[in-house]
Amino acid sequence: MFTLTYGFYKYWTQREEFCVLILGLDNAGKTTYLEAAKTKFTKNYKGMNPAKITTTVGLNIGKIDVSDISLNFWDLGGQEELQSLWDKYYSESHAVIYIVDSNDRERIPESKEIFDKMISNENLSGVPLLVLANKQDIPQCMGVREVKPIFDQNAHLIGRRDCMVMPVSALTGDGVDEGIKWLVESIKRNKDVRPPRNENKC
Ligand SMILES: Nc1nc2c(ncn2[C@@H]2O[C@H](COP(=O)(O)OP(=O)(O)OP(=O)(O)O)[C@@H](O)[C@H]2O)c(=O)[nH]1
Ligand SMILES: [Mg+2]
Repeated sequence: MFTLTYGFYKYWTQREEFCVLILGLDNAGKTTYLEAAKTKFTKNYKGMNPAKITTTVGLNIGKIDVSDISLNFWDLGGQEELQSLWDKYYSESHAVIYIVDSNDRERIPESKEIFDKMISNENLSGVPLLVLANKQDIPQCMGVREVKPIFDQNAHLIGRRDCMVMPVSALTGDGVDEGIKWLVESIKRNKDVRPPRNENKC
């Protein structure tokens, strides 16, 4: 009886699990963003001090429960020699958050080139894409109106997947909620194409 009751309890409380990649050039703010998302969506979680975050040499993982689903984040290192590892994760992912350093105009072309390479990969076809113009707390940074047309340029590569460009500051947390909410709706809409993973598989 206990087993049956426990089975029902588990069934009703179990959340569908989805995997979200956080990608972008080194120094774009991916790990800072992950900490901000965990802080916003996890009760009693106090994020790491941003000053203590160092460049990622492998991967950071994090999980949040939002709406009726769980999002498992994989934050990968963005340095050039680590970018070749990104595509190992594509087929397992349900969405991509691509972070752009809006305060680094010089590296925008490099970021765009990597972005185009990423979205050309067929293992990501149909996967929702959230492009975040980060560091909006810096007064002289590029606004979303400037960043959006650059990353929207290759509509044929983006295809029919959901794609959104939004402003954010991973440091202050502004814009984090809005982005995650958009992502959750897109992931749910795309469930027939990329169904949720079983528990603990992400
Ligand atoms: N002003 C400002 N600085 C930020 C913001 N987000 C990140 N930073 C800073 O940018 C630097 C890089 O941040 P990380 O989160 O380590 O960047 P990353 O993309 O994870 O870099 P890699 O791990 O090397 O790929 C740090 O000094 C952060 O404090 C932001 O929204 N505003
Ligand atoms: Mg990092």
